[in-house]
Amino acid sequence: MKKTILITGASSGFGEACARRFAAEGCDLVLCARRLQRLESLATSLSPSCRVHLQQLDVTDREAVAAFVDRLPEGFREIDVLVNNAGLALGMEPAHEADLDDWETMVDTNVKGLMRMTRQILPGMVARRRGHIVNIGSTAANWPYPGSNAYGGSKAFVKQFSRGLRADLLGTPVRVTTIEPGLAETEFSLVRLKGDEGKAKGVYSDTHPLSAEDIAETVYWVTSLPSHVNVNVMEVMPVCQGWGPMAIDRTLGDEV
Ligand code: NDP
Ligand code: 8X3
Repeated sequence: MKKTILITGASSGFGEACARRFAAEGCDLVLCARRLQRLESLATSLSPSCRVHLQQLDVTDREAVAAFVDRLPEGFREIDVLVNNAGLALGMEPAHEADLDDWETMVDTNVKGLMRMTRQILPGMVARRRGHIVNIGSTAANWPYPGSNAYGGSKAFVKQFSRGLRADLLGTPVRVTTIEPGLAETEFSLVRLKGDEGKAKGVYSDTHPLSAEDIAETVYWVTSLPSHVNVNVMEVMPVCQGWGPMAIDRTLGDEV
């Protein structure tokens, strides 16, 4: 059966690569992001046999998310796979210096945007007794690092929310998966570092990071497994990335 795939944040990075991966399987696509032009040029490069519906959408806008789902055109209403990918990190400052607006934007996008999309799409999946929600989390949910503060917290929400969905959906055939990528070269660092191209490139210099296509392959793979198999969480890192020792401060001395 031809599946209909809804991907948020399809204008770059993982979302765009997921669109290409599912298009290669002949799926119908619903693609959204704030940058409509990017979606339009992506759509022109996809196979003509693939039906695509594009929609400019800011997932931080609750009413817009509801209206978008309510007004999906005939033929695109029965979503089989929702890839909740839209998200971002902003800033690397320590918590006591971070910009509260950045924190709120991350929560509005990574947490509330994902909740809103899920709440709109899930009832149809339950009613049709088929569907799969794939949420893009992060290694930052599991392994804190300096500056991960609100971003890591938002991605920890993604994992626990996804597990909660699984608990609620027991007794239905609807599947839920969290994919947790590590270092992956997309526009992620450019956004996080607020357009500083040099610094963003530096994040990946002398590494062999994950590509957007690597993650798209994992997203496709979890959705293509037999329908009785649910991958709950999948953490994916490049081979060049690992863990360090626990940090120990040696400057505080008698102060503590
Ligand atoms: P990109 O910056 O390349 O892509 C982010 C996508 O999210 C863009 O398409 C952007 O579209 C969209 N987006 C951001 N804010 C909104 C919004 N308010 N409404 C709708 N769409 C939005 O980065 P990635 O592809 O790397 O990021 C995708 C996801 O993967 C994010 O959730 C990120 O946190 C996560 N991730 C990334 C990792 C990495 O190292 N790259 C590792 C682990 C997780 P537009 O600006 O057009 O709206
Ligand atoms: C992106 C991975 O390590 O930059 O979620 O937080 S990391």
